Amino acid sequence: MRQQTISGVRLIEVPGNYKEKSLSSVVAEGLSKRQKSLPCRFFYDEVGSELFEQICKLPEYYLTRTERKILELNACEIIEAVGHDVTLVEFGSGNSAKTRLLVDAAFKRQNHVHYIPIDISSDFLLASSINLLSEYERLSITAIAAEYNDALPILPHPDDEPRLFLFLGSNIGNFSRLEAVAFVAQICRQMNREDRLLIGFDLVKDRNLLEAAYNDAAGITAAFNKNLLTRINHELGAEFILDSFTHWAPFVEEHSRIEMRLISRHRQTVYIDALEQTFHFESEEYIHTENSHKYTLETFAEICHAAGLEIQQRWLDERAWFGVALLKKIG
Ligand code: AVJ
Repeated sequence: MRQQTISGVRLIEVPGNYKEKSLSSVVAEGLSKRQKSLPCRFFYDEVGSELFEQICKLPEYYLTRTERKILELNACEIIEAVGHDVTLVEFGSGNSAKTRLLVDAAFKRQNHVHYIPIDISSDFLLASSINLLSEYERLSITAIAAEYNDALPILPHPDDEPRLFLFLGSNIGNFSRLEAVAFVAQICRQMNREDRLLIGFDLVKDRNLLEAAYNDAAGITAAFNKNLLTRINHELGAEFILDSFTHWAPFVEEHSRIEMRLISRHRQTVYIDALEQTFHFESEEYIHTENSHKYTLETFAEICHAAGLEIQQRWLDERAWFGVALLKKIG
């Protein structure tokens, strides 16, 4: 663990120890399974992160703007519901626009705000923290560059200030039910009675609306999905031909989730130099690259309860497309 102060930002790095596997090992493993799959966290290299920002602005991708609207309307009520002099802890610091709404709301009630963003990418974390610091005079930032799991036990724990943990953007949707319960339970174990957790979650709705959001007309989501193949080509010396795969993201009702897929357009083999291995694809065979779970109010509440939390208050947009829940420890 390394601590330093850069341009006013206290940066704590929890290095190495990344339990996360490298691209080459997940590709070797994922493409050898009967149902081929790759983990979605590899979407976010520089190009992928830029494409995701474009996705957030697409007319079909309602998630980001709907959640932002909910926060715009209710940030003050949310901060109020937590109590006085709140410290903000955010999982994933890529939500700076939404973070600002909560920081602004906090400053309406308190003199000073401590903000603690957690992200694996220390460069990105530092850049966005310095940016934020320059905008707010009475803000202090402790940025933690670490896996969420590694960050939780070392979080500052002011004994007079409740902490508001933020897990926004429907990022929880990437988890299976079991993973979601485990993650929320892990946060729950670090929470005391006054602390709160704010989660943004996407709701089940007409499948045409869901599928449009993940199969946009401009093809940005397709490019985002195929960027995984580009990464594998560049980083592992592979020979994926992008035009030989089709992006398709159906809503799979049985699991109540969107599944991002890369479908092989014909029989083909692809050689990956770094693995010295060839992978075979049947026509129509697909690589499953991401899950994005959609909840009902009941299925979401059930996950929270299983993790030891209850919903104190909940906000929806007027179409009930997206939810933001404020959670506290049960009992
Ligand atoms: C960042 C995980 C919330 O699941 O909607 C967007 C990622 N994938 N379009 C989502 C994503 C395809 C997004 N999350």
